[in-house]
Amino acid sequence: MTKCVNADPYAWPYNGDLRPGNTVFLVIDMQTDFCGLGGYVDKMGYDLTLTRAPIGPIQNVLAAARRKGFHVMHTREGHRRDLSDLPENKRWRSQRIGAGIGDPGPCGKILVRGEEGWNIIPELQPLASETVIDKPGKGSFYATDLDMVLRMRGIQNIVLAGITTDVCVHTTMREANDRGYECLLLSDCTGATDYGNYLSALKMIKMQGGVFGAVTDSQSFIEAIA
Ligand code: C5J
Repeated sequence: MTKCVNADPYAWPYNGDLRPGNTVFLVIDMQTDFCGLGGYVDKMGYDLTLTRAPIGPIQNVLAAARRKGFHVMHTREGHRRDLSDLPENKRWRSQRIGAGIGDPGPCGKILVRGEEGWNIIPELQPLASETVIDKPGKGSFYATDLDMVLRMRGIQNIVLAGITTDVCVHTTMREANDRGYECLLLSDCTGATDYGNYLSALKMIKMQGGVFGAVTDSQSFIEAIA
C-alpha cells in the first residue's frame, strides 16, 4: 500500500513508501544561539520572531511523529572549546558583524559546544532516545556520522525542519538529496533571518520538478501520518 503526503511539486515521497521505520523527522539547529535572546543571531541584530516562528509547528510535528513511532533526530551547530574545528574565515566573518564565534556573549561563548547558547531550546528538547548530531558546519553531513546513522537504521526519507531555511536547512537538504535520500521540507517548521531568503529557499527546492525534493506544511504532514 502506498502512502504519500500532499506536497509541492509532487506527492511525497516519490515512491509512496512512507513508514515510521524508513523516515526521520530531522530538526536542525533549534538552539538558543539561533532563536534565543542574547544568542548568535540576536547579537547579529536579526529579528528573532522570524527564527522563533517555527517553534510551535515543530512541537506539533514532534508530538505526532513520536506518537506514531517515526525516527526523530536533532542537530546542533557548534565548535570545540579549543576552536580547533573553526575555520579562520568563519571566525573572521562573525567578528566583523559583531558576534564573533568563540567570543563571550550573554549566553556564554558564541556557538561553542557546552555553552548556554549552544543548547537546544527548552521547548524542543530531544528525548533521551533521540540521536543528536553535533556539526561544525552548516550542512549536517559534513564532518559528522549522520549518513552512517541513517543508513544503519534503514532510513530513506528525511522530513526537515529547523533554522535557518537558507543556510543550515538548505545545505543539509542538498547534501541529503545528493546522497539519495528523499527529502521533504515543512514550510512552517522552518525560518530564516531574512524573510525574502526564506521564500526563495522554498522556491528553489521546487524548481526543476523538485530538484531537492518537495515542500509541504506541518498540518499536511500530520494528517498524512495520522
Ligand atoms: C547559520 C544555521 N545561519 N543554523 N546557521 O549560521 O543556519
